[in-house]
Amino acid sequence: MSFKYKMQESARSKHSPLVLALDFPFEPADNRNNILIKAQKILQAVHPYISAVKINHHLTLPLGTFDGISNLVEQIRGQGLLAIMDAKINDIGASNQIIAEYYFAAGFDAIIANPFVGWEEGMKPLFDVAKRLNRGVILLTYMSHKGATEGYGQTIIDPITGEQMPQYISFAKKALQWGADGVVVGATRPEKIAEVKLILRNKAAIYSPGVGVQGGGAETAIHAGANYLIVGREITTASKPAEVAQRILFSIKE
Ligand code: BMP
Repeated sequence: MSFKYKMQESARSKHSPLVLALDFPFEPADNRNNILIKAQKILQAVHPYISAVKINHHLTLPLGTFDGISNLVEQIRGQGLLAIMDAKINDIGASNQIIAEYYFAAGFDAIIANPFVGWEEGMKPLFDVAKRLNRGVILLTYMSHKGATEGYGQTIIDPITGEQMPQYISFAKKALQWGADGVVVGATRPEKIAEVKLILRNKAAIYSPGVGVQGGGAETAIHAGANYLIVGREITTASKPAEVAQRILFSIKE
């Protein structure tokens, strides 16, 4: 089963389109042991309300990919959830492939990458290794922060067709052409979610970060066409994380 279908299954069985971004603030050296304990505690509390967990450098840097992280990924998968590595891979193909191989060896089900590097000698080796190992690739298409307009929102001229179009439309089309499992479009930009949805026609899923702290609304993003909501600090910094996750779920089910 492809990652795209595994996510659909997970969301269906957990009755939740929520992807928990397991992010925590910087900790000085003498306090880093607490990060793993905090992550495990949040997971324990929130796992009934989510379908997947997204891990960022916030955790791989302090915990180490083959020490803390692979154990955490095992715990995540043991709870019936999928694990996504938010590496935003963005290098030459030979490097992209090795980065992905390490993360997949650590147990991740999918990886996030940046389509800006292009296909030949860029994304292709990453897609090849993901296909060989039956893992997923999710491509950035329009990020959630304000400055994203400068890159994802710029107008480009396609070097092959000569056609003029917004960068994010080109990325959405490439996501389809390359067979990506999903794309990332910020929940802060519901109108872009709707536009990208028209291009993807459910052949690739839309993951929307930026709910809560960044100002995006859960219901608005789902209504615009997001398949999954990525939520971090709103849950991870809450005094009662499970209650916040339940509240977000309730708001979109309403
Ligand atoms: P939060 O809900 O705390 O804002 O976290 C969102 C998470 O999604 C962070 O890990 C961030 O790096 C990531 N993210 C994002 O916020 N916007 C994007 O466009 C792409 C991301 O990966």
